[in-house]
Amino acid sequence: MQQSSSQTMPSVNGPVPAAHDEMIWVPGGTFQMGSDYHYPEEGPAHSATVEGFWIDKYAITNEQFARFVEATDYVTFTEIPPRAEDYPGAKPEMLMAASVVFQKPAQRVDLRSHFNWWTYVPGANWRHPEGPQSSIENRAQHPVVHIAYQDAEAYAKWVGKELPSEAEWEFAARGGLDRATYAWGEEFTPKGKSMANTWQGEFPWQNSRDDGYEGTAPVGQYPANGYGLYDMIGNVWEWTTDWFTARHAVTKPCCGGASLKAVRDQSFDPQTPEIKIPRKVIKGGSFLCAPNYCRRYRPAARMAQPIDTAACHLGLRLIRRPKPSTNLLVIRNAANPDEGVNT
Ligand SMILES: [Ca+2]
Ligand SMILES: [Ca+2]
Repeated sequence: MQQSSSQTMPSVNGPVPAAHDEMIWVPGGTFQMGSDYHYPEEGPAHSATVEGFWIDKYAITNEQFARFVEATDYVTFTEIPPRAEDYPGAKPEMLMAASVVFQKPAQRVDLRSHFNWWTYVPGANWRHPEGPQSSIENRAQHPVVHIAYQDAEAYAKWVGKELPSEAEWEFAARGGLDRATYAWGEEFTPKGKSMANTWQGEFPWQNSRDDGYEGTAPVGQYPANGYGLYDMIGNVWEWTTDWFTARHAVTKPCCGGASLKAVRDQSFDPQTPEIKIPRKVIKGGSFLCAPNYCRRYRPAARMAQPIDTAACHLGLRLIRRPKPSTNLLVIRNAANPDEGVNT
């Protein structure tokens, strides 16, 4: 039974409540997580159980994130030039404060190379989503983007919430429709209605904007799911705490530093064995997900994201658990687990 969101809503830190601070209670339950009918990393479909939790009704907005930065002087990952010693062999241009930005090519390109649309842009960050010439003016209620994992954790700590596990996120995204393909049922655009901000047209060079937006949309423009949550699918990808696996691990590995580290190390990208950057699971797809390239606008879909990489289509939303979690696989900055922003 869904509780009213105003009933025992925990208070939020911070000087002034922002728009879109609201959280929704998601009752726990057992559901079918993953899918055997789409991309291989979504399988095997399996039974998973989550406890009840509160979750942000919307993805975190620029207004909310700005409030955090104002209160703490926090500097995000993409605003800091990478240290050469952390990235041995990196070219000098990779050692500038920069982030990953989508740039629409003028004509059809080879889909096998994502360098045809992804560019590492110096000066791109949450305040300048497309690079130094761009700004978030008039985008206060758009989801914040260019958030690396440590930024997501720092924001969560300040606001007194936590990042969701993949299972919690997926359970919430399904909105009570167990095994449905989409968060709203079996049809992508029921009666022709856009249910999420994705990409229509031929990715990456033609965007017909049938859903009204070429880039991010203000949060809450499309119908809520069964739990009353907006934009779980589309608009921006959202971080979870799970380390990426090429397939779902049906039994959770357990307990003890060595095996936790092993789980993290399994998330390294096998395509680039020389790079040892662990990768988290991100969920929900974004405004860049298109039928001809990345049909990841579904609750089961998942993607690997290096923890040190932010992008113009990646943000976050947070949860609050009734009891502080003790049993989740969370590895924080190993050296200083408590390091972060003081509240
Ligand atoms: Ca769109
Ligand atoms: Ca989303």
